[in-house]
Amino acid sequence: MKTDMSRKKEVVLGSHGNSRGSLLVGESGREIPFLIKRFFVIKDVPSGATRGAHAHKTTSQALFCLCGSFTLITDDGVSVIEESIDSHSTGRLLLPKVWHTMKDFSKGTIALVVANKHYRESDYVRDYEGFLRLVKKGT
Ligand code: T46
Repeated sequence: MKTDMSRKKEVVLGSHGNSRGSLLVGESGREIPFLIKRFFVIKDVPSGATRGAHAHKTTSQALFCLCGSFTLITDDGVSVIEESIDSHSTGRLLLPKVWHTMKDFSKGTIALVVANKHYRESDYVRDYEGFLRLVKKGT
């Protein structure tokens, strides 16, 4: 597992490329540091749109850019990292209690997200003040 748990929390997929093309792979317990229970795809994002802008209470996710590029901003309540995501083979781990926002989507961007939990709206914190209270409380 090549997950950098310190700063940028990179998730590096296995890569098998040859004259027939390229195959990328992620397995739970190997490249993906949790058991995958759900995936979703984000696509057709209009120019200027922002997605995310929330944190999760308990859900962990890994975010991949299959096509195109976007800017990912992550905020753990102490520091903010803004980075361009454009690698097909290196995603980002989005741990619980990290406020994350995606913006500046290039035309045709397709993002894949895998998660360790099923969808539950009650797992979302969508107001920033509530997020800061959650981080402070530590629970
Ligand atoms: C995240 C970022 C990176 C479902 O019904 N099931 C699902 O599994 C998901 C993810 C969403 N939905 C519904 C809930 C909303 O009615 O789809 C609609 C759009 O969801 P949302 O506005 O939360 O989409 P994004 O792109 O802002 O955020 C998504 C994920 O929700 C979130 O977990 O971390 O992508």
